Amino acid sequence: MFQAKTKNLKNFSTSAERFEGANLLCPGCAHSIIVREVLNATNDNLILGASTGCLEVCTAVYPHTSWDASWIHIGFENGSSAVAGAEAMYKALKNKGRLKQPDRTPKFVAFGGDGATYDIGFQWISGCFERGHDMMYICLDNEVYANTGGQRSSSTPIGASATTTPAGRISYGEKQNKKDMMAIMAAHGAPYVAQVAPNKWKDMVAKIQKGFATEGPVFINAMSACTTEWKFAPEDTIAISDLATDSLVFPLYEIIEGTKLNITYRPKNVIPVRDYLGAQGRFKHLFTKQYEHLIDEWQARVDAQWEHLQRREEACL
Ligand SMILES: Cc1ncc(C[n+]2csc(CCOP(=O)(O)OP(=O)(O)O)c2C)c(N)n1
Ligand code: SF4
Repeated sequence: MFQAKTKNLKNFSTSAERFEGANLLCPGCAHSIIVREVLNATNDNLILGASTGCLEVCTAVYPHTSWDASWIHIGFENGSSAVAGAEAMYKALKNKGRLKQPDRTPKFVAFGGDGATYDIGFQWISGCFERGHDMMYICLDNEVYANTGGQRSSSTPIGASATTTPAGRISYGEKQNKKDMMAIMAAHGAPYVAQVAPNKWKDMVAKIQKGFATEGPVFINAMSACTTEWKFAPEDTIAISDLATDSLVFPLYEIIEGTKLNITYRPKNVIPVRDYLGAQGRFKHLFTKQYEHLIDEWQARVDAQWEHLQRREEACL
């Protein structure tokens, strides 16, 4: 297995910044917190890519860039393939002895929103994982197409109001349940698949470092609270993220080699799902007589998901 040079967590906060402070993301946007935590998790050279979406649009406005590393933008759908292509080219040049510094193997990382990942870029990501590229794919999962005004994606959870599934007198909003992307990526037999959240940064950095030390394709699903589309105050990003992880709406776990599942965070006090939903404007309509039954359904779904994860973990022990 390829061994990465990993960083001591103590040194993490003093790392050289490769994602600069200046960008056009909304105040409180979790995308920037996640990207910073990812880039600070390694000292290695980085080849990065980003699909079209808030991250790309807000960090690379010509002639400015927020990225102090090699960075590729290609399309909404094929950020994964662009980075996989760079990785394949690197290997080919290395095999031909044409690299000036063959020992400085970079890390290859592609970022995409859930629209780019769960929907439009899915077949490209699947191809990269099936071919076994040595790269990390990170989904900034804000459960909506934020950059184009808040359309639903297949990650949008049931009952959320989005611009293409608006809640109102005749609809409670999104009708489908969130796609289980973790299970789908694990089913590719990927060596490492993990779910992370910016409020649990030590857990996130440990998983990113594990991912960098893994040979082969790594998938990271990062919960990215979106102040604009989830409708909460910008200063509450971490508080909302805490509600997500502590209500188990967004459980933190990893799947190794497609089978072995480890839960990496167990809240001491599990809070009701109602508290998570009630803190966001996108679920405001659920707190009316017409739709309040959905809150109990939400809780039952989260309980069942947690039960399922625990059973899977036990089965692997
Ligand atoms: C092929 C193609 N279709 C549609 C678009 C328009 N478009 C650009 S960004 C975007 C939404 C991105 O959503 P997501 O991937 O979830 O990222 P977010 O902005 O939420 O971070 C869309 C629909 C495009 N650029 N290319
Ligand atoms: S719309 Fe959401 S994802 Fe986009 S920059 Fe604003 S907070 Fe971030």
